[in-house]
Formats: sequence, C-alpha cells, structure tokens
Amino acid sequence: MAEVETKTNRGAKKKDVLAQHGVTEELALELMQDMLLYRRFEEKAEESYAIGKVGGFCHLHIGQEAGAAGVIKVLQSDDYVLSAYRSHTQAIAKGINPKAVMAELYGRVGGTSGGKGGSMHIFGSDVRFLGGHGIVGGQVPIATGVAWKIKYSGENTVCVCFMGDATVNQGGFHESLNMAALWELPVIYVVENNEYGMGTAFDRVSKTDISTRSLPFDIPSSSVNGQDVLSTYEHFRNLTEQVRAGGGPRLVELRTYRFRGHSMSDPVSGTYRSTEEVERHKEESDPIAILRDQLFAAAVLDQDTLGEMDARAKKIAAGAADFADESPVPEPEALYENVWAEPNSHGRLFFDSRKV
Ligand SMILES: Cc1ncc(C[n+]2csc(CCOP(=O)(O)OP(=O)(O)O)c2C)c(N)n1
Repeated sequence: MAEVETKTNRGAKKKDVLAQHGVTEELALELMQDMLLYRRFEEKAEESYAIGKVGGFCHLHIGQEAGAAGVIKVLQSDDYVLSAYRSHTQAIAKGINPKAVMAELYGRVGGTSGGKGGSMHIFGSDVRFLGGHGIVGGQVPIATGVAWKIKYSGENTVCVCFMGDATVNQGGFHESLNMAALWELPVIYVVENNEYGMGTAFDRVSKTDISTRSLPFDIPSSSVNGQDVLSTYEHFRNLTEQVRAGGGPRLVELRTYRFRGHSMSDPVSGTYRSTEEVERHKEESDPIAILRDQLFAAAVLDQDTLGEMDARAKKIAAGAADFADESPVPEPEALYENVWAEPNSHGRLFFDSRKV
C-alpha cells in the first residue's frame, strides 16, 4: 500500500535529494544565495546598460547561473578559472568583489582592470581568475598553459576553463586538448552549451555532440544538466577530485540556456529562436526556480527566508552600482599604464599583473 504523505515525511523524503547529491542544507542555501546574487547583479548591469552607464559590449549570464555557482563552489581558492566574455558571475564566484566587477563595466578606476577592460575583460590575478576573454576560444590555449605551469611547479591545483559551444570548432581548442592529453594536464574544459553561438544553433554547425570532441585525444568527457545546480555541483566535485589526483584533463558539457539576447545590444529572441521557446525555458529550466522547488519540497527553505535572501542579493547588487557610480573615470594618462612590459633584473620582459 502506498505510504501516506504527511508534511513531516515529505520533508524527510525530499531531503534525500540533498543526500543523493552529497550536499548539506547549509551548502544548498549557499548555492541559492550565490545564484540570487548573480541574477540580481546581472539585472542591475542590464538596467545600468539601458540608461547608458555601461559602454561597449555586455553579455549577461541570466539563466546560466547554476554553472558559475555549481562549478566554482567546488574549487579551492588557489585553483584557476578562465572564461570567455559572459563571465561577470564566474568572476564573482571566484572571489572578485561585485563592486569591482560593476565598476569595470562602468569603465571606472575602481574596476578590476582600472576601467580599461570593460565587461568582457574582468580579471583578478589575486583570486586566480584570469579573464574574461573577448576572442572566442582565446582563453583555451592560455588555460592549457596555466595547467602546464601547475604541473611543472608541482602545485596541488586545477585549472577550469569555461567556454561557449561555438568554441569547440576552433583550431586552438583542438590543439589545446591534444597537448593537455599528451602531458596529462590538470585542466577541466567546461563547455557551456546554451544551444546558440550568437544566432546560430549548435546543430547547424556540428554533426556530432560536444562530448565527442575529446574522443580523438582520449580525454574522458561527460554531459550534465547545467540548470540543476545540485547535479552540477556533485558532478564537478567528483571530477575535480580525479583531476587533482593526477587523472589528466576532462571535457564537460554543461547543458544550459541563455534567457537574454546574445549581448545587451541584441534582442532576446529573433529570427533564430522564438519567444515561445525562450518563455518555455524560463518556465521549465530556470536554475533558481529548480533549486527553490527542491528546497521547498525538502522543507529546507520557505518563502519568507527566500525573500530575505533575495533582498540581501538586491542590496549587494545596488551597492555595487553605487560604488561604480561614485568611482572616478580614469585620467587620460592611464592610457599609457600597463601597456609596455618592463625588463626585470634578468633582462627578461616582465609584466607586473598586480598593477592591472
Ligand atoms: C575568434 C572570434 N570569432 C568571432 C567572434 C564574434 N563572436 C562573438 S561572440 C560569438 C558567439 C560565441 O558563442 P558561444 O561560444 O557559444 O558563447 P555564448 O555567447 O553562447 O556564451 C561570436 C561568433 C569573436 N569574438 N571571436
């Protein structure tokens, strides 16, 4: 006979979801708080862009927050992360202050690159977030070099390299995987497959799945639901342990979806996807709503607490915008700073990234 579901045993049963993924209640709530911050930060950036406070390109991660939260939460503070241009949330996840990220979007002195990099070039060498890269695939060979350095110097760290699905047909991606496999480098290549490279659907540019891309190099690959932060976290926790223990490189497809246009200057839908498609994804695969439902069902979270957490996230996002507003614009002389490398005592060219 079917067990009668009461309020108490419903909570107990659903708590299994957390146990299944090896996630404590505290960690699950942290993941929720992180994703709320990323969502509210991006919405604030969107608003600031719309009123002309953010110049240049601006690519939002709305809809894809579980990737930033679930992957980076697993890492040690001395692990490395590199990404493409849709990277505000990943930079915050790695430990860069949201104020410095927003000020960079605003082109202000208080930004991560003194306001000279903009949205696509968030950088924080002190927390080992090495960009923020505007050239599709540009970060992949660099991440491979970072992983080589980790191995050469015997560090107990790993390098995580995020990229979009349009990267996997680039030459540099394949060259990097070849070298990473050959030298058994501690690098995890993470492809955020949001189904489109600008306005081109992935199945229009590729006959095979992303996971097949590592087959020629004998690199293990996997695919995970990137809208479910608990699955993402669990997947990367296991994988990172293997890579850290010397297991060599990995390729992971994070199946996700972007809820906004390619960049702030593009429409949300267009000729390449319909409004209905976007609305369906928002309805069915919003990572925040998925975790909310899991935590409500497990009686780990209620509406009031969620409201408080959201208010906290909004306050941090608003504080970041205020900080950016108050930060000065760079002096014209700043154009000449951090441009040329200086020779060090060995006569070698040395670029002091701490000044950036
Ligand atoms: C080498 C290179 N080619 C073309 C572009 C123009 N471009 C900018 S974003 C983009 C699409 C990339 O899509 P994807 O890698 O899937 O990432 P997503 O935007 O979906 O996060 C293109 C083609 C570029 N920046 N660099």
